[in-house]
Amino acid sequence: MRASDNNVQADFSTPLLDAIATPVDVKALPEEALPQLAQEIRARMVAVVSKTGGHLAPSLGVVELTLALCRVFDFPSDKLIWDVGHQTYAWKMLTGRNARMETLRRFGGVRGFPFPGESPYDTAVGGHAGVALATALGFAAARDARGGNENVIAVVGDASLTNGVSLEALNAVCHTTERLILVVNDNGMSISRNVGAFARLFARRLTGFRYNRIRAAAAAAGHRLRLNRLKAFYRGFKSIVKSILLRNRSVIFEDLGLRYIGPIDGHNIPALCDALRAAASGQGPVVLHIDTVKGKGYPPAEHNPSKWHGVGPWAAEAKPTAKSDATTWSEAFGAVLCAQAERDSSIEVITAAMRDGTGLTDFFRRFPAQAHDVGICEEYSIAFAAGLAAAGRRPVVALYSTFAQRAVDNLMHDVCLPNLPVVLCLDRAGVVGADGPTHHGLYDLAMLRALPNLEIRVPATRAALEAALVEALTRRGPTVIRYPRGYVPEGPAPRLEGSTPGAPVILALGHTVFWAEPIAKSLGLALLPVESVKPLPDFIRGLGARPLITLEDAAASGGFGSAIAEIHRGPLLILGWPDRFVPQGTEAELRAACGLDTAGLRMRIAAFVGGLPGGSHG
Ligand SMILES: Cc1ncc(C[n+]2csc(CCOP(=O)(O)OP(=O)(O)O)c2C)c(N)n1
Repeated sequence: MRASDNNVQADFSTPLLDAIATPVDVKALPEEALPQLAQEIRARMVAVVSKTGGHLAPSLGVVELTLALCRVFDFPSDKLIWDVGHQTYAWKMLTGRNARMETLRRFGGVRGFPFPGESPYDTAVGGHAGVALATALGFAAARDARGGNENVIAVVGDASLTNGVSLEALNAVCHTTERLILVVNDNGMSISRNVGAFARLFARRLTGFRYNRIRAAAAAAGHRLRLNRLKAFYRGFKSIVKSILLRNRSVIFEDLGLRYIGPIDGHNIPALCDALRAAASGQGPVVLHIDTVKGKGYPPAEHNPSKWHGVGPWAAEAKPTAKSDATTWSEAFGAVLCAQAERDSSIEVITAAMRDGTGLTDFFRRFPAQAHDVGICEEYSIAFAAGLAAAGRRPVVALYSTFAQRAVDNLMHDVCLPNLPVVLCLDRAGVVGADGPTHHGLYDLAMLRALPNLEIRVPATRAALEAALVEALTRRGPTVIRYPRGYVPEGPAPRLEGSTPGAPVILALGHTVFWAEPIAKSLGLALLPVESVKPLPDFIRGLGARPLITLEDAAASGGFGSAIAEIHRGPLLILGWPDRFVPQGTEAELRAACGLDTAGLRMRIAAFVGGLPGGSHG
C-alpha cells in the first residue's frame, strides 16, 4: 500500500487475503508470504474504514499479532478474547467476514466489535474495556473443570490493563488456572496517551530491549555453566538485572503468578510466533508483553494515533457531510466548564480516558492543575470525585453514559449516600449510531432514577445545558446532567399550546422536544419540554388526568415515562427505545427501525389519541 497521505489507493489488489476463508488458510501460507498478507490487510482496512469510519489505528497496530495468533493456535477450538474488541478488523477479515467488510458498522452489517452471534470465532462480546482477562479466566476455569485442552488467550491493551476489572482479574489468575495466555498489546496509547503508574512502567521499552539483549547474552553464558552454584548465581544475577533494567515490570507479573515473556516486537511475525509457542508450551499462566505502534503502516494514523483511534469516513464516495460550524454538546459542555473555572478555582474536572470525546481538550490545556485523566477507570473516577467533594472541592466528572454504567455503585454508595456535591455529566446519552449496542447510552435513567439525593437534568438546548451546569455547581448534593451525541440546538426549546384545551399533551424529555415538534404541530397537540427527571417539574402534576404522551432518548422501561407513570392517573403513552438491544446504524435508521422517527411517532401518537374516549385529539 502506498499511503503517504490521507488518500486511499483505490486500485490495490489483495490476492492472498481474498484466498483466506478461515485461519487454517493463514497457517497454510509459507512464512515468506506473511508480510505481503499483512500489507494487503492494511490496504483493505484503510479502504474499508475510509468509507465506513471506524477504529482504524488500533486495528492497524495488531495486524501481525493477529496473523501470528492464527498461525500458532487452532481457532475456534482455542479461545481468543479481545479486550474492547475495537482492534479486530484483521481478525474479522481472516475469519470469514472479509467479503462483508464494506458493511462494517452499518445497519445490519458487520459489527465494529466482536460479537459471538456474528461468528463462531468471536468468543465474547467486545465494546467496554477491561473485561477480556476476567472472561478468559472464566473460559479457562470451565476448560479445567471439564478436563479440556484448548488454549485460552486474552489480548489486552496497555490502557485497558489498568482498568479495575483487569486488575481484579490479574489478582485472580494464580488461583484460578494453570493455563492462560495474556497478551499485553503495549502501544503506549489509550485514545490519548496512556496515563498512570502502569503507563510509566511500560514506557521503559528501551530499557526493555536493552534488558532482552543482556538477558540473551547472559543466558548463553548461563548455558555454558556447569556448576550448580554458578547456575544459582546466574539466576540471582538475572533477577537483579531484570528488576533494575525492567524496573520490576516482569517482577510484578511474576509476583502475581504469571510467567513474563517480553517485550517482543509486535510487528515481527516470526518473533511473535515463537513467543506465542513458548507461552503455550511452558508451565503456568503467562503474560506476553508485545510492543506495537498504534496506526502502524498508515502514515497519518502513525503520526496522530489519537485522531485516528476512531474516525469518520473520509473517502470521496462516502460523501462525508461537510464539517459543520455547529457546536457539539461536548464542546458546549467544555466551554461552559472553562467559563466556570475562570471564576471558581475549586472546580476539579475528571475524565476516564475520554478527554477529547467529552469536550475537555481545552479545559486540560487551560486548567491543567484542576484536570484529571484517571485512565479507563470509571468506578475510580466517581469515588475519587467523592473524596474531592468531601474535602471541599467541586468535582465535575464527564463520562460517556454507557461507560458510567460501571460506576453506578460508586455513585450510590460514595456520592449519593453522603449527599456530596459531585456533578456527573453523561455524554453520548441516547443512541450513538455506528458503535452499536455496547455504546448506546440508553440505560442511565433507569439505573439512576432510584438513587436518593440525586437530581437528574436533561437539557434540551445549549442555554439549558449551561444553566444546568451552573446550577449543579451551586447545589449541595449530587447532580447528573445527561445529553446526547451530536450538535446542540442553539435556539429555545419549542413549546406548543395545542389546538384544544384539555387535549393530550406531549411531554418531551431533553432534545426529543425537537423530535416531537413536527408531530405536535401536525396533530394539533400541546408540547411541553421537560428538562429534569428528578425531581419532575411541578407543572406535570398540574396537568391532572389529561392524557399524556412521554418521549425520551432512553430505554422506555424505567426511565422518564416510568417516572410519569408513577404519579399520573390519566391515560399515558410512553415512547422511548424498546426493551431489546438496539443495533448499530445511523440515528435515522435506528429511529425508523424502532418507531421513533417522525413517521413512526406520528403513527403511534395518532393511534393513542384516536383510542382515547371520544376518539379524537382535537
Ligand atoms: C469501560 C470503557 N471506558 C472507556 C472506553 C473507551 N475506549 C475505547 S478504546 C479506549 C482506549 C484503549 O486503549 P488500549 O486498551 O491501550 O488499546 P489500544 O486502543 O491502544 O489498542 C478507550 C478509553 C471503553 N471502550 N470502555
